[in-house]
Amino acid sequence: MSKKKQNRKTALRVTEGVTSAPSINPRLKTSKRRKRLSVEAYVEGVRAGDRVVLGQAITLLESTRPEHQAIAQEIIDRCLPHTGQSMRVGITGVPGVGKSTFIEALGTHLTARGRRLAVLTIDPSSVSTKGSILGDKTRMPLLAADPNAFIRPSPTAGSLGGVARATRETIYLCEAAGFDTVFVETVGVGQSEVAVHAMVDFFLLLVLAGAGDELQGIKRGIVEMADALVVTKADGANVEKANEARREYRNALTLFPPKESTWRPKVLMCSAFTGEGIADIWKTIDAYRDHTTANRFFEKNRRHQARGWMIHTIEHHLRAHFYAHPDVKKAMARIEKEVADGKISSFAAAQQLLAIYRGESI
Ligand SMILES: Nc1nc2c(ncn2[C@@H]2O[C@H](COP(=O)(O)OP(=O)(O)OP(=O)(O)O)[C@@H](O)[C@H]2O)c(=O)[nH]1
Ligand SMILES: [Mg+2]
Repeated sequence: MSKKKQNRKTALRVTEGVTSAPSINPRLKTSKRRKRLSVEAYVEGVRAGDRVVLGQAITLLESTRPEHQAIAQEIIDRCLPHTGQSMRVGITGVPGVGKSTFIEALGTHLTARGRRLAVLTIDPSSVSTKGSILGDKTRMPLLAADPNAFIRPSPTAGSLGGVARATRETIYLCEAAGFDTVFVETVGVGQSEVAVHAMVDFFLLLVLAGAGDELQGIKRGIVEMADALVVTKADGANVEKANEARREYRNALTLFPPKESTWRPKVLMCSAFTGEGIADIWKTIDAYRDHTTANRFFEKNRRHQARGWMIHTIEHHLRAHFYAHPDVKKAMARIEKEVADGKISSFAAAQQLLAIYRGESI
């Protein structure tokens, strides 16, 4: 389009020959071009507990761009010696069970006692719907304004595996920034619990009174992973039902196999509204830490988790590399069709694609 035509279309006419009008917000340009910090500066900022720098570093590691990933990995490597000291707690439960309200109550209980808390979320639904950053911050108004708390919602891009990796690495950065308590919240749908369980020391399942597991859609495997079950909303007219639910869950848990940690999962109840039972929940988590530190499971579990994430990361990269290979990409659709049409077996097709990936002529 010629310049003349362009000018005719705009409301703002600029006499020809005059340089373009300044942008409405002259700072916009500079802020857009804001220089990325050096790795050194990121590490220093994170270590100093600067939440703006911490937030930026997390954004880098959530990024799918290889150059961001490379810087993020360097930052994490440099932070690694300063990680590991926090108590990592996974919190799950079906939508509406009261997770956000509970985290607000337990979180403020802890920060009032001098603890520094990071709240992270893995929300698989936000991966597809792009989530709502405001949502949880408004559900946790006290924590959101608390200088001793840091709330970071789920990344909203990528696969569950990618989101879980970013959250796992975010734990490291938060620890390096001096947070001594990390909550990783997820919504009860199955897959994401397994990912959270693999990155925390203690796994807490929130349940509602008066609704069986089936009704709540809680899978047996998730109950089995829990180190404590907490019946929520035990207040007002609900107290009786909560007591009953607690009894039922206590009975049900006796049927579960013992845990490797030798810890016997506890069933508690609380009200995030009245605060009743909140302090006991943290006492239970403390008791777990003492128990598993004494029998060395705590350390063993972390080593096991670290190794697991290494394997997970390798597999993630290999898979990504395989599917991104230009020759594989080219052959994929054709070979897939041959498999679907029954012309070759799945096994032979996989062998063919792997051979292409390895650069072997077929
Ligand atoms: N009576 C009572 N109601 C509660 C309590 N905790 C939460 N609620 C109510 O339960 C509803 C759901 O609470 P949330 O904290 O948003 O639940 P959530 O599990 O975070 O829900 P999602 O974010 O949708 O998964 C809200 O209406 C809360 O006010 C409690 O201790 N007592
Ligand atoms: Mg919530």
